Amino acid sequence: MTSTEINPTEHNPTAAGSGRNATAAFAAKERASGPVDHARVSAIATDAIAALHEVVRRHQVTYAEYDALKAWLISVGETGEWPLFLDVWVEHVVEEVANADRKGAVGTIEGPYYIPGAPEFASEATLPMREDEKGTPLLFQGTVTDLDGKPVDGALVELWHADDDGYYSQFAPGIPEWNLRGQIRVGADGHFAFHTIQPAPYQIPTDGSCGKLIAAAGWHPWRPAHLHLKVSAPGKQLVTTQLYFDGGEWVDNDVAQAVKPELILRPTPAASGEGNEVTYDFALDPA
Ligand code: MBD
Ligand code: FE
Repeated sequence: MTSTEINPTEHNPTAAGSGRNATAAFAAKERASGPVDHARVSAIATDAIAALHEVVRRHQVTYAEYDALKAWLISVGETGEWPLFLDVWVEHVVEEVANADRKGAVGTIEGPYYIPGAPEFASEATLPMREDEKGTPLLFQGTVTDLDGKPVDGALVELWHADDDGYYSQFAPGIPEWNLRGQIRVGADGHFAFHTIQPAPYQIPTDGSCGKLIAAAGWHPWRPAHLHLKVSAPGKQLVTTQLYFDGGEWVDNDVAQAVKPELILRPTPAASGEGNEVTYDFALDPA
């Protein structure tokens, strides 16, 4: 290891480390597959390539810039950062198209750090966390209903989020496997309650390919602090979403453009006297 390389610890995970894990998580994901629709592949690929041609002409892209692009694209794969790149700069439009007709709970992007199969609890849970987990305690609760407001018995609420340093378990070294990840199977009243801590804003790793692009363009690498959720039930549309904190840093300037006004939490001091609490309900569209 040279002196310029980062020693991966809990406090400075590497882009390549989290990228490798995100690429592996994506490879393991159950993905819809079907027969190839050749007409659609041709139409989309033709337009995507033509869009690139248009950019080259509009900006009179040089050979030096073309070679820089080639080198950068190669490096994105080498550092495993395709999931990060795509989810930060592309996914929000795919989500917008996919959920345009939804009437219930508002969705947003999933991002690269979801892992299925987190520890499951009934109704009320304390998320798995370290004995000395840093951060302001948060009681996050709500009810899952259908579009008529009727509780959905047996709905599943999955919650995952970063810690007080902005790091996700399984994507940064030194954090227990299921830290700050869990799921609640609600009962007949549709109610869930998670005891957790408030996450910190997330910074795109500065030592990888995405960080290189951000630095070269003079952008910022931040996402506002957020909770990730998937809420699902038989016969209902699964909603994948995120919730943000009113007044939090970067809420108005998310690098991933995934904030929506319906997704802002306004926590208040908890009745228990410990930290904050907030209620957020999910209405599920029929499948
Ligand atoms: C994240 O935590 C995230 O939620 C997204 C969408 C992209 C990168 C990191
Ligand atoms: Fe995230």
